[in-house]
Amino acid sequence: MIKKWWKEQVVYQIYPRSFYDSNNDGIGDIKGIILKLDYLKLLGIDIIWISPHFDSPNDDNGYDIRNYKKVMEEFGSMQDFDQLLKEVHIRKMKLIIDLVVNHTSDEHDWFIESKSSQNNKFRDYYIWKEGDKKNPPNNWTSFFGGSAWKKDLISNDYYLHYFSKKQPDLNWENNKVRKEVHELMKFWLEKGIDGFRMDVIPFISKDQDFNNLSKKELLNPEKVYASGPRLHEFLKEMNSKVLSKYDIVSIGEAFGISKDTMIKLSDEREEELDLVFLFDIVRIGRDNWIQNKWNLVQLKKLFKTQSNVDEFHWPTVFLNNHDNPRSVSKYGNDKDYRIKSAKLLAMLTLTQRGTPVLYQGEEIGMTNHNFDNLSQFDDLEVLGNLDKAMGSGISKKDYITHLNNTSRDHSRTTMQWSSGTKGGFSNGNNNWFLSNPNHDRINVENDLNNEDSIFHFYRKLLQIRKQSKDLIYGDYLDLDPNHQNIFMYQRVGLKTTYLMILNMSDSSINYNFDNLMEYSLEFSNRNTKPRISSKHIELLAWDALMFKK
Ligand code: TEU
Ligand code: CA
Repeated sequence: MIKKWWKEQVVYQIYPRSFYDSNNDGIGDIKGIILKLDYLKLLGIDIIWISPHFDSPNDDNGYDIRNYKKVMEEFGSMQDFDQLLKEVHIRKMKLIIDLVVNHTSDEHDWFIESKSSQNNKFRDYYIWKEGDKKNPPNNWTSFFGGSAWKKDLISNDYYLHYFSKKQPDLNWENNKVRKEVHELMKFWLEKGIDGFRMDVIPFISKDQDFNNLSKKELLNPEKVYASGPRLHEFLKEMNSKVLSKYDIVSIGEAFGISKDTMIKLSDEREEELDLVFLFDIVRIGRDNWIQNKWNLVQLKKLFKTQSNVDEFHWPTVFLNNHDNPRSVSKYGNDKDYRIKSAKLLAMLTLTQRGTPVLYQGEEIGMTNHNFDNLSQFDDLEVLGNLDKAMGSGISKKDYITHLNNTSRDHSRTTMQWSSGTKGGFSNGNNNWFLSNPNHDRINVENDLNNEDSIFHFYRKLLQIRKQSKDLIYGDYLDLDPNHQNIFMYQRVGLKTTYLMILNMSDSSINYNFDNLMEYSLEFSNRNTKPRISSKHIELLAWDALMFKK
C-alpha cells in the first residue's frame, strides 16, 4: 500500500452559491468562503473542493462555463480567488477546483465561433452532425430531458449536448481541444491549486459510430456515454502532459462507468486518475426521479465491493453532494432520530476505507427540504424531466412527491449558519434560493455551542482518524454482511484493530457477538455505556459504537 496525503485527508465540498453571502446580494461568494475558513479548520477539514467558480451564464449553476480563466462575477474577482487560495494555504489546508471539460457553455467564445459557419476554424471544437431527414442524427437523450441534439439555425446541423442545450459537448477527438484543456489546467495549477474534481470525465470520448441506443440502453444512457473507446488514452495523455508534473490529487466524477472501467481508471499503476466518485452508494435504489426501496444488505455489499478491489485502488466515501438529497434524510431518520442517525452516518463515512468527502451542512445534519409546488424548485433538471415524468403516467403531484426524495435542490438550499432570518446565509432579502425553515433549530451556531452536537461529533471523529494510520490504512472486513439492520465492520491495522457496530434502525436490538470483551469502547453517539456481556451487546436505535483492540 502506497501512502499518499490524499488518502489520509478529508475533503469538504462547498457549493459556493449556497455557502455564505458576504455582500448581501443573495448569492454566496468567494469572500464568504474566506470568512468561513476558520470554521472549516476547527471542524478538521484538510481539503476544500469548490463547485465551479468560473464565468458562466448559470444555466446549470456554473457547470456551463463561458470563460475558464475568469471568475464568475457574482462570486467575486480573480483577486478574491487568489486571496482564497492564499488563505487556505496559510491554514495548511488545500484547495481543489471543479474541472468541467466534457462540455462548455453555448456562450463560450469557442462555441460562438464554432456555430458561426461550417468553415470556421473552431467548427471541430464541438460535435456537429447532419440530421437524419427531419430527425436528429440519432436517438441519444439528454440528462435534462429530450434529445441530446439541437438543431442550429445557421447551418442546419445538429450539435451534441448530453446535458442542457446550453452545454454543448466538446469534441475530444480534436487535438486542439485537448491542448486547450491541458493549457487551462496548467493556468490554474500554476496558481498553486491542489487538484481537480473532474465533472463527468468518463463521457469525454464519444463512440464515433454514433449508433442509436437500444431500448434498454435508453434507460441508462450514461452507461454507453461512459464507455467511449478513447477514454483511457485521453486520460493517460492528460496525466503525462499535466497531472504528473504537479503534486496534486485528481478525482473523477465517474457517472455511468462499469466496474472494469473503474478498476482501470483509478489503478495507481495505470497513471490516469487518483480517485473516482462512484454513484452506486449515493444512488442506491434510484431510478431517475424515483427513489425505490433499498436495504442495508445491498448497501453493505456496495461498500465491500469498492473497498476490496486491491491495494492499488483507493476509494472515496461520501453520502451527499450537490446532485443528491441529504444523507440524514436518505440513510438516517431525519424525524425522530435526526441527531443520533446523523452521528451514525458520520461514523460510517469517516471509518470506512477511503478518502471521506463531506458536503456543506452535513456536519450539522441538514435535512431535505419539503417542496410543495414545482415553482419552488430551481434545478433545470426538474422542469427538464417534467414531460418524461408525465409521459410515464404520473401526476404532477406524484412527481413532486418523488422529487421530495430525490431532487438535487435538497442539497442546494442555503447553508444554515444561525437561527436568524434566512438562516444567517445573507443579510440581504433577495436570496437566490430557499433556506430550509428548520434553520430555527438546525444551524451552525447551535451546534458550535453544544458539545454534544453533530458538529462536535464530526470534529472529534476527525481527530481520532487523524491520529491513527491503522484506522486510515487498515484492511476492511464486513463481519456480518447479511444482517438487515446492523452494519458491523473491522478495520484491521498493523497494531490496532477497530470495530464499528452501527445499528441502522429505529429499534433496540440485543445483538449476539462473542469477542467483544477483547475490545475497549473508543467512541460512540450514546450518553450511556452500552451493556455488554460475554455473548451479547444491547444496542439502542441508531447506536454507533467504535471499539478498538
Ligand atoms: O453531474 C453529472 C451527473 O451525474 C448528474 O448531474 C446526473 O446527470 C443528474 O443528477 C441526473 O439525475 C455533473 C455535475 O455534478 C452536475 O451538477 C452537472 O449538472 C452535470 O455534471 C453537468 O455538468
Ligand atoms: Ca454575494
